[in-house]
Amino acid sequence: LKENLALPVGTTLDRFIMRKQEDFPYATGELSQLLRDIALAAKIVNRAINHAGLTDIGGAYGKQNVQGEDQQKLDVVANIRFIRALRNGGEVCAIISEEEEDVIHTGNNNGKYIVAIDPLDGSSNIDVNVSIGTIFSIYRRVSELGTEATMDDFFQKGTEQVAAGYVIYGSSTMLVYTTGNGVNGFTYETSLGEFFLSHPNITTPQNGSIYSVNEGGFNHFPESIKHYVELCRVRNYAARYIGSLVADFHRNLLKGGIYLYPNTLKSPGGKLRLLYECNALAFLVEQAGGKASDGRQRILEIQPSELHQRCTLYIGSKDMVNEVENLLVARDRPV
Ligand code: P6P
Repeated sequence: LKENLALPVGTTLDRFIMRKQEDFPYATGELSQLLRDIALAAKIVNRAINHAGLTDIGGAYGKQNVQGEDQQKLDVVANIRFIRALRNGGEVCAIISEEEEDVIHTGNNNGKYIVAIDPLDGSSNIDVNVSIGTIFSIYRRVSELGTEATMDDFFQKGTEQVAAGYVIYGSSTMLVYTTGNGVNGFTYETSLGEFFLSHPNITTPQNGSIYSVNEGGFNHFPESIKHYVELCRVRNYAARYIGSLVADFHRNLLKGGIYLYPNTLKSPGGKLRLLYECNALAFLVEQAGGKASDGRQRILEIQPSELHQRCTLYIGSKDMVNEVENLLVARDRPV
């Protein structure tokens, strides 16, 4: 790979993608185009979110998604927008989405890529103006070009991701992504309709003093997680839990910290989804020098077997995740 030239802050996303494409000698531009397609959809969703309070697009849609969760209208809008952008872009042969029970075949059977996406995570926070996000993973298809995607395309381990990222619709809107060469963050300038490089080469602190967990479930956490939470309290760590995964993850990525979603009474196998939430954030955090585990193994090593399968998630600063893993292994030795 060419010297990983540091591009100046303020570089546009387009120019950055083009320059990084030059780093991949055999890149033929499809992945670059796919990243642009995602950025376009993010701009459109951002506009819808910003106007949600003013147009009748906020609030519940009146239906439930495959998760049995009340779909918020913006969930539906975001799902439609991302699927349309990926279909029209032509690079993607199939998509799985949190909002859709089955695989969406785009008709682009010559598309080299598949995408797993949570179009709008944390959408229950929309009506109360809390930051929400889009999370995506991109894989090269393993099935034959020219044919319809198969489940093998979607049951690849997280280690096989070629790119992953998230959009956080917060006090500012940012796109943060990796193609396996580090993590870069771009801030959206609405007046220009452009993403600009604002956080080049993001690395997460090796250790931290922020812990993010829904302590409402404390009484039903595994003993070792109770113990870890008590350690955080004794150490006077800061408890920060927004209840919006992308927002909690993004803060911990930049400042250092750990996000925990253990087995709980309501979600005995964990709540978060492997294919379109955990794998993407695990790829990003590892690229930034952090760690992501289900308590026993790397998230990226989990062999998927269902599209919407859940997993427990301990993600963030490496030393903090290591401590949780050591406690889990020592005190809750897997049966
Ligand atoms: P709980 C939002 O529904 C979400 O999927 C994540 O964004 C968030 O981190 C988590 O669930 C919150 O779950 O059980 O703490 O409300």
